[in-house]
Amino acid sequence: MSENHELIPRSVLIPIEGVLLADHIAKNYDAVSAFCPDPSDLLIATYPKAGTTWTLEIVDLLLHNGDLEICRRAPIPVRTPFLENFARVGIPSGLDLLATMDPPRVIKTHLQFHLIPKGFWENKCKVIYVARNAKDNLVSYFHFNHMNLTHPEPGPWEGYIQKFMRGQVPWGSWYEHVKGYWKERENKNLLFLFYEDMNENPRREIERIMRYLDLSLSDDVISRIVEQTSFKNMTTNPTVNYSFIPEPVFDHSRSTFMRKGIVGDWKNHFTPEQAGAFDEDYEKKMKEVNIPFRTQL
Ligand code: PPS
Repeated sequence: MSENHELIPRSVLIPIEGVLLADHIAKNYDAVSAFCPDPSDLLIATYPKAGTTWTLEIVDLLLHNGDLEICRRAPIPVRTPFLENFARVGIPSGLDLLATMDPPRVIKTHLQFHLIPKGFWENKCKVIYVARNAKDNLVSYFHFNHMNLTHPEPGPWEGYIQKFMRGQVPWGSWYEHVKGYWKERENKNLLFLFYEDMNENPRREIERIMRYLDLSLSDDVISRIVEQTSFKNMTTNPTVNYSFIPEPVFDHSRSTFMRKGIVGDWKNHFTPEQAGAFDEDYEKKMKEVNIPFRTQL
């Protein structure tokens, strides 16, 4: 470990209304909860590693008629503030950034449904939720917890599966997160998307987002957005590949942020026994809902 790594301690998780949050986010939660959005603001909510950055980039391009230059004006967390996040290596906190921006704004959050500031619902803001199947989401989070040195040390793979199943990771239980938004999707102004659908047919899902945002873009512009937001192009785009977050926050030698971008990578990580035990537990936790996740395409 380099000397730099010791500058930022890995966070400790603290429960807020039953959800484990990193201490620096938990201690700021009252201010986040009091944030009052404008009705024109758009919220993009996800469990971490479910396709947040991909969706934010798609939305930014849609809102700017596919203009690549405008959408390279700043790194993605500056263009689309991360509501609850603290300031890091030159990027102000979500609340500080929002205070400098006029609506309409595109706002990122990983907060569970019941922790979302009430103003989003009172003002009937549009909300896009993106969900990813649990096993691939876990794999992606495992690698990210290793490279993000502000997250608690994930430890070895087998133990990490248990932590994920118990919700002992930043932003808490995947199961409660997904169920919270799924159950409310028809009561709120909420578009519920799946990472797997985006992977299978990005054009179809980009057009779905476009319609939800009441936009009408030409076929050529949509084609450009599909191309620009492909995994390959996002990997080399310095405004979205998180190369702008250097050590000691992200250790890119442990994993890249744009890692594989596929459906089914869990098969390269779970043993058959681990997958069996995970699925058995999953059935119990998810039995009251029928969310059509796909674990392979
Ligand atoms: S974060 O930290 O929560 O904001 O991360 P998030 O952006 O939600 O998720 C990162 C994962 O999304 C993958 N990704 C993509 N997949 C396919 N196509 C595109 N364009 C794309 N952009 C990002 C990224 O590779 C991470 O998944 P894994 O499985 O780790 O590769």
